[in-house]
Amino acid sequence: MKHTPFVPRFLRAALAAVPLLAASSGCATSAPAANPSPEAPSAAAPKAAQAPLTAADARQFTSRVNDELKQLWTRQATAEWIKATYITDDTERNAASVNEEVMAYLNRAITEAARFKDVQGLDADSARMLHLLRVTSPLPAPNSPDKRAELAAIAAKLEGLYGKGKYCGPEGKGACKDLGELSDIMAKSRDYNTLLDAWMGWHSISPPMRPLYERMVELSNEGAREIGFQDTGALWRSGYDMPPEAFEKEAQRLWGQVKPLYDDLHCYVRARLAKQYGEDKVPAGKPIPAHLLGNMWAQEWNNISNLVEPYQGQPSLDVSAEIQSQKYDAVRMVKLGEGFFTSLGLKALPETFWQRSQFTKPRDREVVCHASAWDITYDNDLRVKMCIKPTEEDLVTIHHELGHDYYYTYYYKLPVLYQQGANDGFHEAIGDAITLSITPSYLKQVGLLKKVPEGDKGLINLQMKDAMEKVAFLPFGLLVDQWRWEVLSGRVKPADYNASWWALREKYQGVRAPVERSEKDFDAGAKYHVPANVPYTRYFLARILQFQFHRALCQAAGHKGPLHECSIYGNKDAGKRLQAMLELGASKPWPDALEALTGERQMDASAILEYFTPLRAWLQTQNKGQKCGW
Ligand code: X8Z
Ligand code: ZN
Repeated sequence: MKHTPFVPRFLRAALAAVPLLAASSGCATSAPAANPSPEAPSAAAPKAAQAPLTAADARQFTSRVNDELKQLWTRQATAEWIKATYITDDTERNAASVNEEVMAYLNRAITEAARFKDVQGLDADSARMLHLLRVTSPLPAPNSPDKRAELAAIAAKLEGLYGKGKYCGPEGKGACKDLGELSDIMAKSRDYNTLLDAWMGWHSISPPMRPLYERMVELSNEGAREIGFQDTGALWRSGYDMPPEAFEKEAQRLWGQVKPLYDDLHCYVRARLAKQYGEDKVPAGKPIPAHLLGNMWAQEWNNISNLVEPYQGQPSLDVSAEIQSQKYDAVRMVKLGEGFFTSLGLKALPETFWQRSQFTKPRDREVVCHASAWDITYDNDLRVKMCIKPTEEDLVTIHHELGHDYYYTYYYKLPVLYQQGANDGFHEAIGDAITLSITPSYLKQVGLLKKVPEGDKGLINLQMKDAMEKVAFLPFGLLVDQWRWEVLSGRVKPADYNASWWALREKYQGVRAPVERSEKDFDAGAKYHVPANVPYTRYFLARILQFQFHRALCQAAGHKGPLHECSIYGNKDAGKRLQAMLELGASKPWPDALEALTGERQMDASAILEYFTPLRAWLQTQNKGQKCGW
């Protein structure tokens, strides 16, 4: 899979699947033939002793690394897949051992790659691949075999702790609930104390992660330094075709563009929550208690859309109710998603996708339910791994994951170092851009909505529901890595892990912990991507990029009129434009890929602002006289 934890490449790509180390695919090629020994990755072997390296050597080196990585990453993705779909000590150890091999290979290959630094006349592909190789793993390992083994074991353990996490009631005596069940409570309950219990319950799974996490930070920083980065966070920030400091500024620039919209939404939602739970619990001018927003991390608020619905008496927007009453099963939901992509002229998913994916939660074993998309062999072995429930939220996630798989399927013929998104935000934005075309008319067409909302009131209700998902997410998308960047740089020490987490949640999201927390807690660890070591800024970028992609696709489709009314469903011109970008993978700097789709070379939040223009004006009227901010 590609988007997951420590990530290998796949991870980087889409979190779709794997995180730890590296990549996603493998190959249908022969087999162990070129299986590189960790001690002797073939790298740039050929030249006799002191002969100066040439551009031709670099080409040969990168070509060999691509071949070898494809094999190694395939073995790694295979082990990760087995582990994630069957968590046991054995599968954890097995995955850790392959990860260790990949780490060892990368250590050697990156060291070898450094020898090409001063070679004159490198062609653009060689130079790009040498760079991509260096930043490919979000979990760089130290060269010492013992430390490498320790890091691989810790990484596997952390993800396992998250995957197996359960809460068994205040005294540990109740029926045990997993994240799926606790998330249902967060989504549906409107009782302050029931919500608090579910919130505290899930946050009780992460304190045991803390010592492991601390050690992971130390070890991976050592690995990052050995390959020339200040720390692992600097390595993460180096994957955006600009210096890491410039990327930090870029993220803040984009946040500056959207913050005023978020602030307007926050103010309105807080006022409505105060009506629901009382001003004593949700005071004006203060951060909102984090357990009241319908989601374990308060990252998306759409589960409480009904609490904040602007106008009563409008046609229902409740797609979950239709999915359930029509008894959709998981496969039918995924087919619906595939149908959107094929309507654009994109190809159908391979038969193996349907045979090999995990669509629902198995009853008889522990699995990682966090959704992901994979190309196990880097050769079109596409899959999703989900625990699908019949809800609109999961229908949206299906489109998200299929976006990853469609990226994979259009770039799998490239060398593996190019088998990733133009940047990781692109990978996360594809499926989401498609969901922006899931308009009420589309839903009516496929029978999931009885009536299309009309007029200003219908529009504002609809935009509010969208904003509760898309706009609400923005600060969370940014802050997770603001925290990790600080932790990884050593500016935040273990003694302040929890306090600094909440300082950022308050600063960016305007939410606060519902009960007093201490350094015994490790609340960041209750969010998948932290124990799984998946970088998170990608999701922030994706929330912005998806609107930019949507606007361009709508233009390609010849849409006239407001952006929020556009659906590209069935439009082959839009499909062609999308495909042109997908096929590039990471072969070109992301501004080139962005240009191929949008004609623009800068990430830009003006499309999301344009999309929500009607709601913004409405919110500002509603908020008049309110004490906004926190
Ligand atoms: O992790 C994911 C996807 C897999 S790449 C399900 N997302 C982030 C999250 O769940 O926190 C998608 C939205 C943000
Ligand atoms: Zn994703």
